[in-house]
Amino acid sequence: MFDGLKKKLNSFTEDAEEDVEADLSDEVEAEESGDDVEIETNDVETNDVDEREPDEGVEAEWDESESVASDESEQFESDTVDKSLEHDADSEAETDGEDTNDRSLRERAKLLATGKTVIDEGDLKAHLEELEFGLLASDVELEVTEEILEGVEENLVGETRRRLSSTGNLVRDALREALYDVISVGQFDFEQRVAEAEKPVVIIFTGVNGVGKTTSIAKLAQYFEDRGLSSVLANGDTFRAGANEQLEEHADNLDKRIISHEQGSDPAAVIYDAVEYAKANDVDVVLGDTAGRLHTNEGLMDQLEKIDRVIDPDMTLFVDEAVAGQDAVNRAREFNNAAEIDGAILTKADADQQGGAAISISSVTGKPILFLGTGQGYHDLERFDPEQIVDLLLGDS
Ligand SMILES: Nc1nc2c(ncn2[C@@H]2O[C@H](COP(=O)(O)OP(=O)(O)OP(=O)(O)O)[C@@H](O)[C@H]2O)c(=O)[nH]1
Ligand SMILES: [Mg+2]
Repeated sequence: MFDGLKKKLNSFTEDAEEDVEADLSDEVEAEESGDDVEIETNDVETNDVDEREPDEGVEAEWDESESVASDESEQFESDTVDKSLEHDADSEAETDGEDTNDRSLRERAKLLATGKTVIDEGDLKAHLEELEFGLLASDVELEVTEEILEGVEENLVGETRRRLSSTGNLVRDALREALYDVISVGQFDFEQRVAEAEKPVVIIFTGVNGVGKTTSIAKLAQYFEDRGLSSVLANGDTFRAGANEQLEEHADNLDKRIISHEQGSDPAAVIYDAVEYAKANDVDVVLGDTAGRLHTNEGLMDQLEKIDRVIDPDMTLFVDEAVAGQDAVNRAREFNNAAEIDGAILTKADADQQGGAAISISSVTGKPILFLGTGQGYHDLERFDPEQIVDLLLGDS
């Protein structure tokens, strides 16, 4: 699952972390070479560096560095920025003033979140470009990609609002937090919501043709059964020939009751009957299937609107397949605009290398991905847990 994306993310963290380590070892070397400079890493002032005009910054910092070079025995308090600048001063002095470095001194000083280490801004930019390319190639939505990049940069150079435990790797932590921010949008406790809702809880499933709506309903019937909740299946797909038989087969396999009407009848009436059945028989959950449709199918979208009006379901879940990538993201946006959804189920994650839909859908719709379909069996349904997903993507689990 998501192996292609995983590779790209790990290549980014490894490459970028190498540069951090390179900078760190520069520091160690400098210390070992007998510099009398005392390093104070605690009171780092990134802004001083970033907010200066380039010329002003270069001059001011150059002066400071020169003063270090001119009196080597002098002890003074310096932060990492000064240390990195000192290296510049040294290297430029060695090449007899030749401008071997086309980046400004200001650019070279980039502090990471701990305030203990430095990454060259040019290197960081190159790494972020690599990350951007990797995300876009994995079908992550453009705006979501930008949000992730901004998040990584902010987490690296600024105060990080940490919500996840540290992995001890600065770049990886910055990326984990940024990914978590976009994929955890809108999350709520599904089980708790179901537990607290008045019974029967009515859940309607929508989405385009063939993405796995009916299969997901069967999986959720199993999911609820495993948690001690009973369910009834309602076949609101009165459009497609054979839909009744397909849902009936699942109902038989799972030993569930199915409510269906003949093809062409009103889906709202089928679901209404299922709700009545559930009330009369103390069934906890009604799972209502619907026909596959595009958000542009007016007649079918009207049916959804009627279900909303007549039944007022507790939740409408949008189902799409992870393998559809960018298309799934666009459809989620369109469905959410046309008939508000409460969350999404992303099926066929087992066959998805890219992960773009899994990363993007919540951020684009503001609604959470609640489940991942991970195969064709009834138990192949996993709660979408943002923290587990970032750990999976970054190889921590
Ligand atoms: N590998 C894999 N296959 C899945 C998953 N979910 C569904 N499928 C398969 O996808 C195919 C279509 O599933 P359906 O449940 O019939 O899809 P649907 O959205 O109800 O289709 P329509 O009713 O025609 O719109 C079936 O062959 C399922 O077995 C999943 O998570 N992983
Ligand atoms: Mg179906």
